[in-house]
Amino acid sequence: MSLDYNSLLLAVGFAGAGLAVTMFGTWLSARADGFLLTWAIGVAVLVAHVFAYSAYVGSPGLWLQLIAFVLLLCGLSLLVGAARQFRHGVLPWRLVGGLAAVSVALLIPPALLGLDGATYVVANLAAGVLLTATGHQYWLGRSDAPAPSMAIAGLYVLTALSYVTCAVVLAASGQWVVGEAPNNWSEALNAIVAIAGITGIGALSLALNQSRLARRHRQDAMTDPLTGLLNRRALFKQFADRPVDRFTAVMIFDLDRFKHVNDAFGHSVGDEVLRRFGEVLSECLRGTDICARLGGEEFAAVLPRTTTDRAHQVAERVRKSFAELVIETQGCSLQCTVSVGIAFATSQLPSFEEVLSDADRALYRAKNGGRNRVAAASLRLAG
Ligand code: GH3
Ligand code: MG
Ligand code: MG
Repeated sequence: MSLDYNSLLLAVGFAGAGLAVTMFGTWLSARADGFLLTWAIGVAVLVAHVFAYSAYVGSPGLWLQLIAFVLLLCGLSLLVGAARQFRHGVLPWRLVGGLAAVSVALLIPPALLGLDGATYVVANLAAGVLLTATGHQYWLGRSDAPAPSMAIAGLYVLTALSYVTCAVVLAASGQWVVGEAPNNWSEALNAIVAIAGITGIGALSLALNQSRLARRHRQDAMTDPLTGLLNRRALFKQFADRPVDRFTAVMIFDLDRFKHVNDAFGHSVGDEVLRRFGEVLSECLRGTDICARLGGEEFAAVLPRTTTDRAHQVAERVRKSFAELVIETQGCSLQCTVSVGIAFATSQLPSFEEVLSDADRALYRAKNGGRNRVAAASLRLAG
């Protein structure tokens, strides 16, 4: 039995080592995902724990037991940190340090009293709490990819339960001084659950990270990097292949004499003006309205279920807010204006391109009329 148990421990150790190396390799090619490194280090510490524990099984002693459990609790604290880092992007060093310090401190009194059984119970209960806390992080972050997040949370909780079971079985036997590593069914179960847990969690974590990367790439392809608004491709993807719904207003905004801003103040000031216009535009729209940067200094907005009056009001508000905005940047302050063309889809069902080119013609009139103004295309009514 002891040989079998040690073989199980070695299997946990090698599974963990393989996974730590895989995670480390993945991190090398995606350094921005720092949680992969934290996870790899956490698992590497857990692998060290497994080998220390295996040595303790072979030659029991208080020090070896303490070293093994300190490694276990430090490794699991790092996993809590890695899970939070996965959700928030930054490693909570203080949380990791605090969890490791508190859980290790709990081991000291029974270890000093020579109660190896009690030390074992406390370590396993603390491991259960840390694993549950890690699972909880994935549960909280499940909205983006529910299936793998919930599966990971479940595997962490299952592994936590196997540690708690070990603690309960030993506590129930009342053996506060054992003199060797406990050797009962719960230990073997714990090792088996750990193998399944660590490999399952590892594979699912990589899958979760991949799906997040793919989502990020899709989002990047649809976003204008300067303003954070949708780009032209995203806008056309949303509207191009179907007729525009009735009572939808489409607006085109074109910054006035923007070339002059670049020439007079430099390209980076021009970029700041574009960013600020993007903010003004977003602030003036409802949550259901859509705005995008078409390219250069041209922007568009689509207002579904609106009236011509309201569309005019919104366009006027954008125009006025932007004209009044004093942009202070790089030691200079400047003001800029915008011209707006509006078109409506009313009873007909025109294509998006048709409404957009109506808006463009109206914009042309606004420019010719002296700029810093709103012009509307005549309504497209049912023919
Ligand atoms: P109008 O009032 O007739 O619209 O005049 P305009 O100067 O705004 O129009 P024009 O089309 O002649 O110039 C647009 C300028 O926008 C030229 C280009 O250098 C600048 N531009 C385009 N994209 C960017 C950008 O991403 N950043 C900055 N800073 N400038 C840009
Ligand atoms: Mg232009
Ligand atoms: Mg312009």
